[in-house]
Amino acid sequence: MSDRLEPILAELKRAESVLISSHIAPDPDAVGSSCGLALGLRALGIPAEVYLHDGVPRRMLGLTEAIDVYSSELPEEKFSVVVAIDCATKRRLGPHHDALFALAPVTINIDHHVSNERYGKMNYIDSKTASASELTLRILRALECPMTPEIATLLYAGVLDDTGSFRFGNVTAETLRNAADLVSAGAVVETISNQLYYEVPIRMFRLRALTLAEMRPALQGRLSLAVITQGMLDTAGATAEDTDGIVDELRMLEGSICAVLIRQLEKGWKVSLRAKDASVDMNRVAGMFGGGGHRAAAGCTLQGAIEDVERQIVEAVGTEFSGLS
Ligand SMILES: [Mn+2]
Repeated sequence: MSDRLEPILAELKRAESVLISSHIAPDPDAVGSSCGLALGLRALGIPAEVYLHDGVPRRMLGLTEAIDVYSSELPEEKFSVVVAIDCATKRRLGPHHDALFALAPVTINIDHHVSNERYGKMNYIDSKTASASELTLRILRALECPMTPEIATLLYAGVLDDTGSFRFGNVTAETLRNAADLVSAGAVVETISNQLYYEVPIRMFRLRALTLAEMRPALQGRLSLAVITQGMLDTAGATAEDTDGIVDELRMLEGSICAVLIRQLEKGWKVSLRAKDASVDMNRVAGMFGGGGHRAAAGCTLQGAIEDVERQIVEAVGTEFSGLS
């Protein structure tokens, strides 16, 4: 089944004002797809604002200078449409998700997570597309929005990051054509790569060193596993945002099929799962613990002692492996 875009385009076209939001701890695709959509709608004369509960992350700050983003507290005015993009569940919009959805009579949920809960009044879910930023591109093309370098830069950042710089299995010929179009429209490849991946604060190196020193293979080397405790974050002078990308390094382990990074939260443990190929389904593993995401990248949260959390996750991944020859 595929959702229709036309009713959503019609709703956006007649909107007097639009508020766009995405998930907590926003990544470049969340920021790129939401801010890119807002700038595109503005270019069409439709007033649009962005609300990201946790604000714009450090590495996206240089790419979002063209737009002010609401964070923490919701805007006070009402809107005709609220759009949630790149966000699988309503709860992941942040603690104000109900108040956010109450700001407009029409709510639109646009996403590419296979685990999306279809929580909008209108839903457009396409899990075959690598990034939400490409869904924004599809919408802006359909609305005949002029593609500015600012918008192209935001969308390219989203495509680049959600595809692991065009290395993951979600990359299709269409993804590459979209990226090429964005470069033609003014996205500068080197500048965006540098901002996203080559401006790493020293505390992140310290945290990576601590984490990778303790990483270990499990399940006969097919799983690569590491834990980040609050103590390790403190030692490195790092915060949750600084754990970005570490799970992708774990997946580099020779012979591994997937990687698990377990990070201590104020209460409980955040588990990030990544698969190296399509033979295993991380969304299914995360789903066993109430989480979700994509086949190749998913997450969930568990409570309890780290030994128990680790054992449960390794067991769950082992069960997923049992389908393999
Ligand atoms: Mn995404």
